[in-house]
Amino acid sequence: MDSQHCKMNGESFQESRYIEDSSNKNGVISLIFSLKEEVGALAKVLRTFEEKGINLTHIESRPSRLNKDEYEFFINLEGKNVPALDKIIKSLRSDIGATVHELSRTKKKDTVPWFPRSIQELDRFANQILSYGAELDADHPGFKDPVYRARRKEFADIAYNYRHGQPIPRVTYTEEEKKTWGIVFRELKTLYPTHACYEHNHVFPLLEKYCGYREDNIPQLEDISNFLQSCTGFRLRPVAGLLSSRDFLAGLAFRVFHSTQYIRHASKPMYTPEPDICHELLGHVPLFADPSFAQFSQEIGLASLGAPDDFIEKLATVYWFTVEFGLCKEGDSLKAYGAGLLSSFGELQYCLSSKPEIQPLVLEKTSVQKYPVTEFQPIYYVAESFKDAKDKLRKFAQTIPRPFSVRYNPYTQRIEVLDNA
Ligand code: HBI
Ligand code: NLE
Ligand code: FE
Repeated sequence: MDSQHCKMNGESFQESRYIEDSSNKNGVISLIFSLKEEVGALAKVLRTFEEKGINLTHIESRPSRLNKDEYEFFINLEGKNVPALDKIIKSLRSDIGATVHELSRTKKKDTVPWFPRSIQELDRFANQILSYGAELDADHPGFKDPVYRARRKEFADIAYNYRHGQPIPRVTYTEEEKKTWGIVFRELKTLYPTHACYEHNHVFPLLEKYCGYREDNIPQLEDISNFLQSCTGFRLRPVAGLLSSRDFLAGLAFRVFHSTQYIRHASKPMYTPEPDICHELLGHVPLFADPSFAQFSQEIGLASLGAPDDFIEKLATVYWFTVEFGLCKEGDSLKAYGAGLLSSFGELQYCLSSKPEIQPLVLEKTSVQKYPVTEFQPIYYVAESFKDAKDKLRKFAQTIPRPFSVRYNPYTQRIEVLDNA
C-alpha cells in the first residue's frame, strides 16, 4: 500500500524542470555506485544512461571494500539532463538495489521550478505523460488485452495532437464501450440522491439536458467543455494519461482540467484506480460547474505554481483528499463530493458506511496523510463547506516558500507574477 503511494509520488515529484541556469548546463557530475557481481550488471546500468541520452566521460571500477561480492564504479557524466539523471539514480537505488553516492553536483536549491505563464503553454504538457509502475500494469485488466491497448493508443494520439483553442475531437465509442458506460451510469444514478452532495445533484440534470448525459450515450468532451465555460469558466482539454502532479495542478490555475477520454476496461466497471471518462464526467464535471468549488480548485492550482517539490507533494495530497476523495457536511449527514467516490459504485457506498475512518479537514494533517492509489481509501477527510476549504487552502498556501505571489488574469489568460523579493 505504501509502496504504491511512494511509486506514484516518486514519479511525480522527481521531475522538476528548472528555469534555465547556464552555469549548470554543461557541468560535470560524478557518481559512485556499487553493483552485485553478476553477468551483465554493469551493461544494464550503462544502457539506462544510453537510453536517456546521457554522455559518460569517464569510468573506473574497483572491488568494494565493504561488500566482498560487490564492485564499485566511479563515473563522470555531462550534467545536461538533470531530470533524466534524477530518474536514473532513483531507479539504480530502487530497481537494482545499488548504493549511489553523488560526489559533485551543483544543486540549484533556490531556483524556481518552471511554470506556465499563459494558457497556451499548457500545450507543453501533452507529451509528458507518466507511465504507471509495474505493480499497476500487473493488476490492470486492460494491460493484458491487446484490443484495449490499441484503443488506448487512439485516444492518446488525440491528446498528443491537441492544441489549446482547438475544438476537442469527437469520438465514436464502440458498442462495448457504451455498454460499460451504461452500467456505470445506471448504477451510480441510483446512489446519487442519497450519497452525492447537493451541488452534484443540482448540476446533474443540467448535464442530462444540455450535454447528452444518458445511459445509452457517452457524452463528448467538447460539449461539456463549452457547458462548463458558461458556468464557471472551467474548460477541459484531452490528456493521454496521468500527468505529474506539478503539471496537472498547474492546469487548474488556468481553470483548465485535463480530462481522459478513454473508458475503463469492460471487465471491472465498478472500480478502477485510473482516471477514465466515467470518472471525469460523472465525478469531476458536475462539481466544476459549481462556482465555489471551481474557485477552490483554481486556488490549489495557483498555490502550486513554482512551489518546491515537497509542497507540490502536499498540495497533491490535499487535492487527493478533497477534489478526489472528499466528504462534506450537509446538516447532520455526510455526503460525497470527491470525484473518485462519485465515479465508483463500490467506493461511493463504502465511504459512507461505518468502515472507513473519518477525520475533519485540517490541512497541516491532511497534507501529509499517506494513501493507497489502487484500493478503497482507509481514511476520508470532511470539509465544512467549499468556502471553508478554500479559506483553509489560502492560509496553507501562505506557508509555501515562494519569493513571489501569483494571480490569474482571466482577460489575458495569463499568470501575473508579483515580485515579493
Ligand atoms: N493526471 N491526467 C491526470 N488526471 C488526474 O486526475 C491526475 C493526474 N496527475 C496527478 C493527479 N491526478 C493527482 O493524483 C495529484 O497528484 C494532483
Ligand atoms: N476509483 C475511481 C473509479 O473507479 O471511478 C477512479 C479514481 C481516479 C483517481
Ligand atoms: Fe480525478
